[in-house]
Amino acid sequence: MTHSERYVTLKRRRVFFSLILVIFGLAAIQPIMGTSTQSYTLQVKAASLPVFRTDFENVTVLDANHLNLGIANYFEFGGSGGASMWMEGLDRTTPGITCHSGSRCVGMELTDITKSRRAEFNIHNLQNLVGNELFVSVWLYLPADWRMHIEDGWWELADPSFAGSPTYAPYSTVSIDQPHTVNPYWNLRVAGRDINQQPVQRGWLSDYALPRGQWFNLQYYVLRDQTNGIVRVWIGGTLLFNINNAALANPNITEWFTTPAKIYYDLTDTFSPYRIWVDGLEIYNTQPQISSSTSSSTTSSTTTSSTSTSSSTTTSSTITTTSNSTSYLVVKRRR
Ligand SMILES: [Ca+2]
Repeated sequence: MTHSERYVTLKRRRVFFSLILVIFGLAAIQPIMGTSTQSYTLQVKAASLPVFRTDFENVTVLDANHLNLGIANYFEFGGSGGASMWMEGLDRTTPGITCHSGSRCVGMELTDITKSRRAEFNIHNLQNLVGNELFVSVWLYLPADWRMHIEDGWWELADPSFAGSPTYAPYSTVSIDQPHTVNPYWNLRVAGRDINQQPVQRGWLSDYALPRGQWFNLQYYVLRDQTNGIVRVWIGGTLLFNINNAALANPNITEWFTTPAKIYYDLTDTFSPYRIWVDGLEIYNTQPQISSSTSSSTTSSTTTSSTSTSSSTTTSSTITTTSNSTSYLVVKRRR
């Protein structure tokens, strides 16, 4: 066989084996194509893609109460004047503030509590966006000198779930209180009101060193149900609250909303301005995989009772969550 004949034979063999590979490849793909709808749905669920995501880089202010996010949003100030929101890096450049991503983030402030009661960033119509399951990941920034200015002052940082029309109950909140304004330790709570407007404390965590002067990642999961609702809260990837059997849905109110960032505090605290910045917002219709944290932190057991709470110290923790199973928290407790 000449050199050119060997070359032609080799070429024919390559074409033949290539054809075999294509045929087997198509045969392997066929079953997936045959159940394409189901496979696609499962893949999306497993990958836990957000239904909405923004780093605010192309976001502008539409009016005093709205951003052009592309989803229903409303900034509530609970009054007129004395509170506002803006696009940091576009409308305002605050000394010392660097957005978590890119050059833009949302700034919120309350400058006169006698005019506005609060400043809150609400995402509305969740029944259309996510159904009854919600996971939010957001980056928040509180100034390094942020603190309460009255003893036992309280502050509402975010609201995982809120009924969307009167009576606006039930709802759940992530709130902070500071027993002593000179000490940089806070109590962190998941609280709110039940369907009858009665205050409910669902979880409590003492002596929590709230991150200040740095961006921190707040994440929360809500399963909205009349009796078997769930609220989970993570900060910096550490699961702090895992509350089950919570009454979180009003059978007479379909609409609901969430508040990823909020300024709302004790009326007797007249200090101003209070400010918070927001970046990197992601919204999911299921709970995605959460990267775990092994840092020491204080945590609490959680309860749906308004009177029974307990706390303990976490020496290490490992969080394993999947989108299709109940999450669990492995925690060593030292009482
Ligand atoms: Ca940004």
